[in-house]
Amino acid sequence: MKLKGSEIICESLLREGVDVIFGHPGGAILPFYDALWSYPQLRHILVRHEQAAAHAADGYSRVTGKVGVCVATSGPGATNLVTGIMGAKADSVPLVAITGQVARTALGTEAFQECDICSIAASCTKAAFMVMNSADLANTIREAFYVSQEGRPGPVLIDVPRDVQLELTEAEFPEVTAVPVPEVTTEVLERLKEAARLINEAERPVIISGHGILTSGANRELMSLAEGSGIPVITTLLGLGGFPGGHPLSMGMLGMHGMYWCNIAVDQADLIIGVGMRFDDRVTGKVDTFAPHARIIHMDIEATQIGRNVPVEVPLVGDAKALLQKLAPMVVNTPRPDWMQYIENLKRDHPSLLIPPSDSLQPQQVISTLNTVLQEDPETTIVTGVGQHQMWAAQFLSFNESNTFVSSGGLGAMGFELPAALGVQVGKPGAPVWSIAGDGGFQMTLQELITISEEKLPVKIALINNGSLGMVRQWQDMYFQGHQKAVSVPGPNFVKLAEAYGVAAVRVTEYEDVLPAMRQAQAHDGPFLIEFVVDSTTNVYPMVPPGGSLADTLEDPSVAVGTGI
Ligand SMILES: Cc1ncc(C[n+]2csc(CCOP(=O)(O)OP(=O)(O)O)c2C)c(N)n1
Repeated sequence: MKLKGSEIICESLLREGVDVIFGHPGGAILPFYDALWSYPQLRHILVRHEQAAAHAADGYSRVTGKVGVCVATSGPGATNLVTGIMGAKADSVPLVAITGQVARTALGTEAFQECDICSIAASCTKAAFMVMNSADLANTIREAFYVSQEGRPGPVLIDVPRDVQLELTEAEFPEVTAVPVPEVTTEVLERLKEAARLINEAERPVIISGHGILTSGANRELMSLAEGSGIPVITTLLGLGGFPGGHPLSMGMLGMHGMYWCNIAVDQADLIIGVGMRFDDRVTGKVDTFAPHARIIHMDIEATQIGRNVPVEVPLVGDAKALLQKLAPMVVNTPRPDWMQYIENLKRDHPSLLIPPSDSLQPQQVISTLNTVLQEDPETTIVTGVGQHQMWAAQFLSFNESNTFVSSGGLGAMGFELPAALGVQVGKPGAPVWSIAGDGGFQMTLQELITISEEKLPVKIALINNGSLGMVRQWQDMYFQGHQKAVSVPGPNFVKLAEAYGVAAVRVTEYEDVLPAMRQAQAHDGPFLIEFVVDSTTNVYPMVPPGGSLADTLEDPSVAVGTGI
């Protein structure tokens, strides 16, 4: 049967199991939008800025495990997607972005809204294809979905000239096959035995688990390794939820704003088992002095990650779940009372979850109160922006399930909080979704209030309004002699603004009103924004100073008088 290129795109998307697309139309993608009339099974969510389409597809993908799909027109539509695409690359999220392009005859003429998006996307995708013939569309789309999910997941872009979308061709569709999990080879099995030997002999071991646990669905296997060996588990920012925060072996997050006891335990460890994580600079601090006493076992799906930042004794390339399944039965539960006591003492003597005493509402008070709400329903998903509020969320909230903490980690893109929450809510229609937003980041993508309102998505927004670009203000105060420049961001009247978009809203300035407002938001049938007006001077601690080692982790100077929780 002959189909237009645009119809082949829709057919292919359906075959890939796609049922929702986040997008924004424009001239070069109009034939595709016209074809959508014939494919009502493909729900289209019209965002108000293409960056939001990519972030929403990212959030949707993280909580559903499916490939997220976003669509934009050529030129500015395509370039607006780039931040969200790069975010998905940094955080290993499978995404397919489809962009319209000027007609083949106009390519290279600086035509209206022409932009070489494939070249731009080359460095921020796993692959970028321009389809020059409608007969190639079905295979290219198949390849894009495959590549996005294979190995380390990530984004793929498909650029389709307008006339290719209109061209009729005999349609043939390749079979859709699942991406096979790579086998554990005999060579890797031998290395796993070596890893088990090191684990069983270690006196001061820690596991550092990352996002790879979530992407490979290896939570149970990680639990078997931890419980089977008695080794405590530290997570990266994106690894939160991969191991239950409430488990006795859970230590929380390490790194630049990690728990003091995690950073020092890593510094003192004699063995580190890194699983599905990259040893990136926010985790290691100064790399030369990272874990000076430790041997390192590193499991990752991407061979190039291993040995890139830190020297690795046992490299294990493969799927975390498959590797852990083999490793867990080889380890023995070795009591290490001295090491466990050392960690307990660190926790006792250096409590990291502190709220400085103050007359004004503290951001940590707001976020720790949200933990009450979070613990009531394990399906609750928290989506954050980037900055201080993101770090407090990672520190003060306890995540027990995978993908209940959604955050822009590797790219750290402010403005992620609202559109990603939109995508999460589309992916989990019945689950509570809370966006913890910074007043700076929120002002970057707040136009999506109208999308959540129009789509009746009951996202709850906890806007942490400290009147500033808090994290940058903290760095200026600490490392630029307090020269605060361009960090004050007075916003509009956020309550009125939300209401103008059809989103119910309240403002909270006192601690006693925090939980009642959250209850009001929960009870409200629809989106709800709470503006929390908080202290603008609070800093995030612990903190590894820029360029410093984990051993240099700074604690809150107000620790002596702070309120530990
Ligand atoms: C798009 C983008 N621009 C700039 C930055 C640099 N940056 C990191 S945190 C931050 C401040 C964020 O302010 P806000 O959203 O209000 O959150 P807060 O730190 O106050 O909690 C900035 C500007 C960034 N991460 N992303």
